[in-house]
Amino acid sequence: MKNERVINAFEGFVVKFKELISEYEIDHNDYRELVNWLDRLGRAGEIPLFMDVFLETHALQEMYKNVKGTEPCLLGPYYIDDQKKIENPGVLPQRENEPGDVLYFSGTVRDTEGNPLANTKVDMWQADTNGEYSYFGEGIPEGNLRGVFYTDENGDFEIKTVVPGNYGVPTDGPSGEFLKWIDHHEFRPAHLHLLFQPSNGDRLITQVYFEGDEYLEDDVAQGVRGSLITKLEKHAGAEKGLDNDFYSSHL
Ligand code: MBD
Ligand code: FE
Repeated sequence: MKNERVINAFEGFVVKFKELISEYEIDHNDYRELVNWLDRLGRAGEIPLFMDVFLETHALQEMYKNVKGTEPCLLGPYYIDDQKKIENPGVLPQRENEPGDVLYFSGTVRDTEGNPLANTKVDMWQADTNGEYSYFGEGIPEGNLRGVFYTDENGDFEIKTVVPGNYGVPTDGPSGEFLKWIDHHEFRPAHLHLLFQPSNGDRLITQVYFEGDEYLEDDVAQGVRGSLITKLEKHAGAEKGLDNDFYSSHL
């Protein structure tokens, strides 16, 4: 992280923060409260959560503004690398009676010229039907609803999983306190997380959302892009499926 851009930004941060203290007439008591809140944010382990909810979308948007391909979207605080390798077509690791509607999630990965990208490494992770992520929610087995697979010779994949639930930022910690201050609810629309790494060196971090979700318009993390919303379709046996094309982005 010791790069010049970051060091310059930090100098700028101090300058801008001083300006904000003047502009908003932050008095010494306010200042002390802010320091206390930041300290609690760190102690609660909520710095990654807070940063990703409020700033990551902006960082991604800036980095990819002149890049073709499927729109990128938040990696978020709940990505864990090196998860279980699964078959394609295959099943995302899950409990024996994983609650929620069955979802067949399929798609094709292509380069920005439309050529299928075979053997693309795909990391997929998601919340369960209650909006909880393994390793972070309580009582969920390690690695639940997380997996790594590779696209086939046509760039295709099909993974059986369950429809995720809406995620809510914990309301009992410093991030929840902040949400109360700004009078915003804590929810994100339901989503699937994807990280594509084709062998040509491209890399795409994105998410998929579902049409009709009540939080599409006011996602607390401002991650939703219209092009990433897909529609669940009823399949035989009340199972749901959806199909997507992904275009890996050149950097
Ligand atoms: C999430 O599940 C998420 O995807 C982001 C970006 C922030 C908080 C929780
Ligand atoms: Fe998420």
